[in-house]
Amino acid sequence: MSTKTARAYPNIALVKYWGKRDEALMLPAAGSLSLTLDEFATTTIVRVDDTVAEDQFVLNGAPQSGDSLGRVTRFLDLVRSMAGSSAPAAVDSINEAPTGAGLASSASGFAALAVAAAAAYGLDLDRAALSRLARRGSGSAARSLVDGLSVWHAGDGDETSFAEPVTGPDMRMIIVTVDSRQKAISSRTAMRLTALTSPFYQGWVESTEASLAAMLEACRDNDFSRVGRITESHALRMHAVIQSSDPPVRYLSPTSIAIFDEVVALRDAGVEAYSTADAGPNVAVITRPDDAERVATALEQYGEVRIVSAGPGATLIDTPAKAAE
Ligand code: 2P0
Repeated sequence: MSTKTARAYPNIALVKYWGKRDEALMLPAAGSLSLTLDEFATTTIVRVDDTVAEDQFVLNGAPQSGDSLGRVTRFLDLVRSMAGSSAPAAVDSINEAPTGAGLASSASGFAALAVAAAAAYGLDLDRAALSRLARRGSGSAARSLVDGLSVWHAGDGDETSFAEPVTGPDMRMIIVTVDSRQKAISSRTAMRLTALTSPFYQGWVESTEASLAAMLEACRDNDFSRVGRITESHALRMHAVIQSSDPPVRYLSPTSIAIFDEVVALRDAGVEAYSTADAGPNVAVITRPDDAERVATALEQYGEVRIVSAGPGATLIDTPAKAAE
């Protein structure tokens, strides 16, 4: 028996991932860039256990079955095939973010699972290999292996599609939780629908490569304003291409739009802030560290507000004493 524990944090993309070119290998249609956060951690314990009949997965204290368990089992199958093992595992995961509300819980979830499962099955993988492994569970999880700003390369294939660190401006992110309920349509399903039905999909993929190149340049130049402009325009482009699917999908609510407008008004008043939003109505706003409190105060009227900073990539931690018994 071997028990390992890992902790991972979600990431919010500034250049978004939306669409795959290979679903089996989980290769993205284009590269992306994100900030790993220092809040909303997932902590996952993996116990490889020959004495149990099959994999078990408990999330926030609730035993999982069906699709939720199936996704974990398929991921463990991949780890087992790499490790030459057939032993089942018990996975126990605590997620501090509201699951499925567009706060990237699958990113922290699969990043933590990749790190804990690889170690529990005796694999010795470097950071790039762990990022590639996490990618197979959920694309955006590849980026949660990295501290702070992270670029996930689209790559030529499995070997070259992983995330690595990027140096860029120091910033804060204000997360405005508009609605913490589970979203109506998962990212994975909506992403597939967009790729299959949007007349704008090709333009989205091609322009994302250009946005990523510009973002990497802005990060290299430590140019917060340009990072912000690219962030906001790229988020709106993603929501535009999602809305152009057939049938249409719309994740932003009237409150989300009001926050985007409020952030424009803040800029007009001389405070630099820029909005982004994932596959849900919650909005994340980036600012320079000194402006974070002021922006957070202006956004309190729209929902629960949290100021977050750059956080660490997924790592092993000590197994809690109670679980190690
Ligand atoms: C991102 N999102 O770049 C984008 C922006 C949501 C909106 O990556 O199918 O859960 O597991 O690879 O990673 C969410 O998609 O999808 C996502 P899968 P994932 O953060």
